[in-house]
Amino acid sequence: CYGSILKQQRRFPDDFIFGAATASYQIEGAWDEDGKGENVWDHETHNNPARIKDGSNGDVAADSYHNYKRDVEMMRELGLDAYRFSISWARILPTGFANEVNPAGIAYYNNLIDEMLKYNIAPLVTIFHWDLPQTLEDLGGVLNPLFSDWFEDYARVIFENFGDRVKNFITFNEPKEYCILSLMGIGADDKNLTLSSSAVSTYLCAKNLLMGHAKAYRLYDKEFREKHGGQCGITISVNWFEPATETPEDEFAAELRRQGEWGFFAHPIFSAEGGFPKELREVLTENSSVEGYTCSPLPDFTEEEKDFVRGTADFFGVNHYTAYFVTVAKQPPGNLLANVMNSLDNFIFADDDWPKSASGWLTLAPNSIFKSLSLLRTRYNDPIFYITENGWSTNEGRDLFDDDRVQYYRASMESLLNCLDAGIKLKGYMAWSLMDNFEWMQGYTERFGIYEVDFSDPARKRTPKKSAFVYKHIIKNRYVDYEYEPETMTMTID
Ligand code: PNW
Repeated sequence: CYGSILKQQRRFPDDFIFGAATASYQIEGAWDEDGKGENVWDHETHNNPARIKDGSNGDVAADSYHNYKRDVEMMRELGLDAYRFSISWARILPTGFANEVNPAGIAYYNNLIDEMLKYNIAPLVTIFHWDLPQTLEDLGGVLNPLFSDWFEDYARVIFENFGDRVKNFITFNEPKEYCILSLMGIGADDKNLTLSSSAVSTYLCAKNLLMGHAKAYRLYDKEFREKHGGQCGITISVNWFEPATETPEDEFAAELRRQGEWGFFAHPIFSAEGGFPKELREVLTENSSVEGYTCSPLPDFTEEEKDFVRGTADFFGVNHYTAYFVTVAKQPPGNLLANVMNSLDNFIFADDDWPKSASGWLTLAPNSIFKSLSLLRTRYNDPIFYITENGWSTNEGRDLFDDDRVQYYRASMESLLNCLDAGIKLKGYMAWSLMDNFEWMQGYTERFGIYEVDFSDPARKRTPKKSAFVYKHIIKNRYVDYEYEPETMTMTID
């Protein structure tokens, strides 16, 4: 039919960047090798293994610390333009502070970067993807008022050591998720806090992370940009939230939800006026007095801080996975301030017809990348975007023929093309993930890789899934061919 012929004719421009993403704790392993310090995930998985669904940890994970050459070979097989990985803070700075730089840690990332550059694969480096050194956590971690200075010091070490070859930096991965107990379970909020102090800590974390981000960005701008000529941004999780009905109540619930999910971090950086989003601030202030507080738990920015944070990103990194409908909750939450970022008096649900992944929160929703970026674009003055994560989970257990993942990626590609057709400044796309890895609280029970990793094999053998072949075909041919089926499951480097 016409539809599919037209679809097949839409092409990705030659300069559109296709890549894949990972994160240090989820793939590296070698948790205590060569001078690496302990981080919050080492600490928590070793001391409270029951908190991880299968009791597992990232001690070995995909063992990328020893397999980085194979990882780069996979990138070459796929024909990737870029690879997004994160740096393990405690591997570089075992004490958490910049007083002691671990040469073996620097060497590992140098080797990885140089191996990638040999084959023209651009590194996209996430400075912090959730694996905070335990030494800093013991001092209160992201709640310590000095956190933003520690982060700036750490960022400087990274810019100094890798900035000559790395041209793309992402300060934080998904700051909101890091600040929230419900998703992370480990990190900022894992202090057996009461509901109200957990609300307070969530907001404090948000402000501290934003200040840390801004300090790192301004450092890059001032001392490294001219010399190295790169760019620095942030990655925020942006899913699509749509009102369930057209009633003003649902419209407002959806808007509050968006502000709580991503506006919280996007607004201070990307909006014209800066600071936290207005409606969210108002609702929080109101709820605070209802609950008997003297002021809102949301630490406001001073005018000076607002200016300091505003405009501190050369691009907007978007982790996008799915969409939800939002409706006003029939019963308001018991504590109006707790968990506010994800439950301000509202309730979210996915459409029953949307295909389901192995992760409870992830379904295949129609055209949600385009819907999200369209709104961000108008709200934040047409920034440059990268999709820094997007992907699909399946259950553990061998299935190289991952047709549901193929369906998800093809749908994403159509949504990307819709963005490009509309003139959205979308420059690249990173699949999550290059390989199966440690999926945080879910351990190894949910798999996001387009390469399978055999976690029972000491060598951690990697094998391409069908989705890897399909992604490769798209990258090479610059369009989505719905008829394409890999002839064999053997990969080659073209
Ligand atoms: C991201 N959600 O987390 C993280 O950046 C990755 O480390 C992680 O492995 C990947 O997505 C898959 O989970 C998210 O509920 C977790 O919308 C949950 C959501 C979004 C992102």
